[in-house]
Amino acid sequence: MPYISKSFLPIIIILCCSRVLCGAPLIDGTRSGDSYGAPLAVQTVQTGFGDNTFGPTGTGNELDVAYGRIEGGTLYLMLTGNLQDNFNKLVLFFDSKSGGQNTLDTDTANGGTNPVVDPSPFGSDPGMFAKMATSPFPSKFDSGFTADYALILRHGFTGSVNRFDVDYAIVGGGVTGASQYLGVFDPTSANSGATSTGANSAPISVGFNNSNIAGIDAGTGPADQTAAAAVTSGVEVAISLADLGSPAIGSTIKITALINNSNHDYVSNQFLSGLTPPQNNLGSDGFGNFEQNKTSFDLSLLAGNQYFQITVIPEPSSLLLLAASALALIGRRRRLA
Ligand SMILES: [Ca+2]
Ligand SMILES: [Ca+2]
Ligand SMILES: [Ca+2]
Repeated sequence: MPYISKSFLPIIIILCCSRVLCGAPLIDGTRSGDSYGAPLAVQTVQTGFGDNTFGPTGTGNELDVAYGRIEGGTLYLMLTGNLQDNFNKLVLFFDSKSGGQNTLDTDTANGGTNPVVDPSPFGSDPGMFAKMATSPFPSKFDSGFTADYALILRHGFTGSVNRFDVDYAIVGGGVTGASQYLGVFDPTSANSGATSTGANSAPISVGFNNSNIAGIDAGTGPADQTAAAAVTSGVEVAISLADLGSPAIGSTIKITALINNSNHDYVSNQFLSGLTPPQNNLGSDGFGNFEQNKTSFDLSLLAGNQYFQITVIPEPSSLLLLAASALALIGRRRRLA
């Protein structure tokens, strides 16, 4: 047991009590009552993918704020905003261990190392990595970001059912490095559910509440960050740290969040951390016009870092043990004095 100054004890005890008493976030698509703490990233650009002014069945897509928390070996993420019910994608890339891909590789069906992930249901259309890695250039992250894992979240009506879907992928994970979960829940009648297991060792919990009609507006200019910070609903995820490579205490998990279209071939201007305004959708021709098969992004060429980060902290049980040991030690020192 290392010597711990008495002056640190109140800090340790407050840390223990606040985390233990607050408990883990409730995965329901809102951050209300969850004690996520300060934002990890606030949107900087208005949305080029439409503003939701209608409610849960509206057609907007926006990322307002990213929040995160680590509790009980699980990473909890809350991304406030909206996702259109047409299977537009919220894509999360995680840099949570050494190694990984700063430039995305294609998938195993095309001679690469990445699993085939979320291929379009139409014909022989390839999956996300094959598109992002090839057209018109290989997608690249900011300097120092090497992607290790990815999640794709989306919802829509198939013609017969309403589904909220999740894909989990191990970047560089080969043929078996991904699992797809279709219809984790029906977002028109529920706001949370959990995947089973596969390439991921533990179920991934997801929550979704599309009721936001405020937050940022449509456009390409600077986002109203006060309005963004006021949004409480959106997409919420809980994923085991084991399925992010078991990052060590004290290490940092970096996350790039972005919204893409339903076919992974028209990247929006909604990233967290955000792009620098004025900024149109990356998949456009620069004027907001659709460019077929322009599917990639190069974040190293765009100002600022398009990722946010969260530090892996000790478990509350470890903190409590530390505090108890420190208290016992101080009691012993007092008796000896
Ligand atoms: Ca990495
Ligand atoms: Ca809005
Ligand atoms: Ca950048």
